[in-house]
Amino acid sequence: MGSDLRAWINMIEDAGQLSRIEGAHWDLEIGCISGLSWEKGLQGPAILFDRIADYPAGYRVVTNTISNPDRIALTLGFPKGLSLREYVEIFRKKLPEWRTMTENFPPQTVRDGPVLENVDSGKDVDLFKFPAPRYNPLDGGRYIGTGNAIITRDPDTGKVNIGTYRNMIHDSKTAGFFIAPGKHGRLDYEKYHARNEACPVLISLGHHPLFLMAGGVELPTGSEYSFIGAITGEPLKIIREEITGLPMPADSEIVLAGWSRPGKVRHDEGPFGEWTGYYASREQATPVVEIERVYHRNDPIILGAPPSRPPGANTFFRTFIRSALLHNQLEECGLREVKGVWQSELGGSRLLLIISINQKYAGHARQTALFASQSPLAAFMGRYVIVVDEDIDPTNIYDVLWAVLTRSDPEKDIDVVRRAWSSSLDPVIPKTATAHFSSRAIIDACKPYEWRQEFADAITFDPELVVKMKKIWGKQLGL
Ligand SMILES: Cc1cc2nc3c(=O)[nH]c(=O)nc-3n(C[C@H](O)[C@H](O)[C@H](O)COP(=O)(O)O)c2cc1C
Ligand SMILES: [Mn+2]
Repeated sequence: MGSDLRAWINMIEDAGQLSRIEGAHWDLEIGCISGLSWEKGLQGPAILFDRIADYPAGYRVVTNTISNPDRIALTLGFPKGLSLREYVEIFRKKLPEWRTMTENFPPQTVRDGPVLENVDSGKDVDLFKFPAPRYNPLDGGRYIGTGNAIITRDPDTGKVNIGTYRNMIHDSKTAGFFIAPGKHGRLDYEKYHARNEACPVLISLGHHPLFLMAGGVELPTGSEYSFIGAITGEPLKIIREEITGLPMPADSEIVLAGWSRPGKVRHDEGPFGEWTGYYASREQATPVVEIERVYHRNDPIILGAPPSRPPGANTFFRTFIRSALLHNQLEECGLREVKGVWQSELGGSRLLLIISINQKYAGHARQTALFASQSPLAAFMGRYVIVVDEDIDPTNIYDVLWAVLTRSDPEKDIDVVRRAWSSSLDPVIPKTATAHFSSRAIIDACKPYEWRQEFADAITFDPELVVKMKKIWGKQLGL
């Protein structure tokens, strides 16, 4: 399977899943094209931009990579053409398997690799060397890091974390370092800063999309490199970076090495068009990474993951992974008869959580909703949690809304949790807030437990009759 971006691009091109665009401008055009293409829905291709205005041919940006079920399936070796629910089920099996296998796939240190083809040090460091796009019209700058993998180390445990956190270019040697409270990369730099020490940082800007997959979801700290190894079935090759001592992926397209120093912040990070579809966090004081060295392959490729209004192309993959992780977690915690979990793409996999259950006792639905709403995997920036009966497909928003509209009675079935975990990205929180809370609406859209057996029959046809009718007249009616 490998872990090289170029091999991945060839693979999806062979499958008819890539478009090549030449001549687009880094200023807004790459962002606009990536957004427009995704408006076509899950059919939109991955896009490889070359001959970008102001840049030599070969200095490329690829966007919309793991943005649909087909490309996710290709990337992970899953069967193609399954339903959204079936993919969640595969992830539910595979994620714990990969996790167990991480022990067998620690990264392997090597001395050489493509990332060392070009090395710029000291005064030669220039972030503008690469065609970093300004993606959205009100973005405060060019965002060189979006689908990136930021590598930091916990100074106490030595564990290496990989997280996806945005980087704006402030000047030729300074990148923004915007990490939300509680995220692993932030916990790492806060430890260094608390000791008045500089935190070593590597930023990989282009790599196999598995880095985005591992960096962009809540995996256990220190497991990401081995996780990628477990998925590909071979240990990831890493090179010890000279300045920071951190492990850098040998096949990376571009790696920036530098330091986040205590007290070094810029007040003009952002705004940035975020995954909620807004520029909500605006401009704010943000730490920076001072870059001392740049490594890159010949003709390097930036992995761009520009956010957009949900459902967003570049956060779509999280819907599967976070739904599967939460479903498994709810079962491990002893919740019974959970039939389906969907952290809907319509809420960027966070704002809308739908769970289907087979109600077994009075209070079961409310317990499931309240518990899930505050679980570590779903608590951050949640908004609406809807529990439905098992006959409702949680991935089908029409089914879900039908249940909400016909099985819930607002006065009895909506509860509100106040002052829950949110962030500066939340558009309903004023910019002046000193702490970021928001509420959760719990919607119990299950049939009322005590008389569920007497609930009105739903209109459905016998599956056998449906098959028969499709067989005879399906072709004529395009069914
Ligand atoms: C495309 C993309 C961009 C993201 N940008 C940011 C960001 O700028 N800051 C941030 O704190 N989290 C961002 N996230 C979310 C984190 O990557 C995610 O919470 C992940 O779990 C962080 O890794 P960690 O669990 O090791 O902290 C982004 C995720 C994706 C998929
Ligand atoms: Mn982590």
